[in-house]
Amino acid sequence: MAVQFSAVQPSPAAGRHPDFAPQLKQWQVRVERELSARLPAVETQPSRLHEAIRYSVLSGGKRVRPALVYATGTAIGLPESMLDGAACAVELIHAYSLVHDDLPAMDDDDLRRGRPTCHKAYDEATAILVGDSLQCLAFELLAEGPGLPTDSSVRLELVRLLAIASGTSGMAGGQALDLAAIGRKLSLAEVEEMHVRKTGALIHVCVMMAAACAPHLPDHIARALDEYARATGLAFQIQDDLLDVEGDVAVIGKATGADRAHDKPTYPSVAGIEPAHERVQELHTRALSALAKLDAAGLQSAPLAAMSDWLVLRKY
Ligand code: GRG
Repeated sequence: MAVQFSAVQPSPAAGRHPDFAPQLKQWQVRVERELSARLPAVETQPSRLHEAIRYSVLSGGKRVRPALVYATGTAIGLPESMLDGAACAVELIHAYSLVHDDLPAMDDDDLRRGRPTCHKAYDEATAILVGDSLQCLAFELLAEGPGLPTDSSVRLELVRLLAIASGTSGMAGGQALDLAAIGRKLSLAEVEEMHVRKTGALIHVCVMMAAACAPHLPDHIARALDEYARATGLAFQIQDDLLDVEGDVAVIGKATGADRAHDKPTYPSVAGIEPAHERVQELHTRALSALAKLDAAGLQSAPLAAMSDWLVLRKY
């Protein structure tokens, strides 16, 4: 089947935020360039591993997480040049999670972003090493890469935040809950807990890493960003569950119906499709309400409002 998929697609939020589509595109292009500069060159050894790393990262994802880093930084007045390192680090963790998630031992997928998954294009051992290497590179970039505040206490905080979001209390733990849930019945609270960890934690940390790059940010603004990020992270995964039921494979670049095929409990399968849409809307409203505190402090909430609109209205 011919899959049409590209890194930069028009944002469905464009109607409410006419300036957002070009802004999003600029962030997507920017992070593509910054990622490419930080990945090992194919010409250096081990060349096949480096090729597989570049294949897996530079493969046309939406770059939601880097865009959230830039959107948060813009909202609180930071230049993009101080956010590039965090934007790249979180995208590398995301890319590693996709490569490992696609392996036969986990979701066993053949297609990712409209192309063969890493283990299909290369082999399983290479895909494992790609994930391992990307994870290490993410933390290396936070420790000593360019495009971040130079203050070592800020860098340590970024490492701490990303490690917690990626580990057993975040993404990896959520993945364990997800794998353990196959074929089982979960309560809605259990599904939400799984989603908050597996996907929400990495979305949340994008916002909190940008906030950590501004160490003098007032506490009440950091709390508002935290609330925005939690609501957005959960809404993003429930929307992803909905796209797996209602989405168009040619638009999303991977097979739909995978959750059902894997007998995985999801928000729509446990609560129903309409309640899942309602929960996404409720979380979206909560995220937007949290942003009122930024406006009251004279900060710019518009980029984060547009991001939230995009993530809940997206069709891919
Ligand atoms: C921690 C070892 C380990 C494994 C992976 C979270 C996870 C654990 C794997 C990701 C699998 C998955 C499909 C999770 C749902 C989160 C999600 C919506 C992923 C896709 O993110 P997008 O839509 O993808 O941002 P693109 O391709 O646009 O980057």
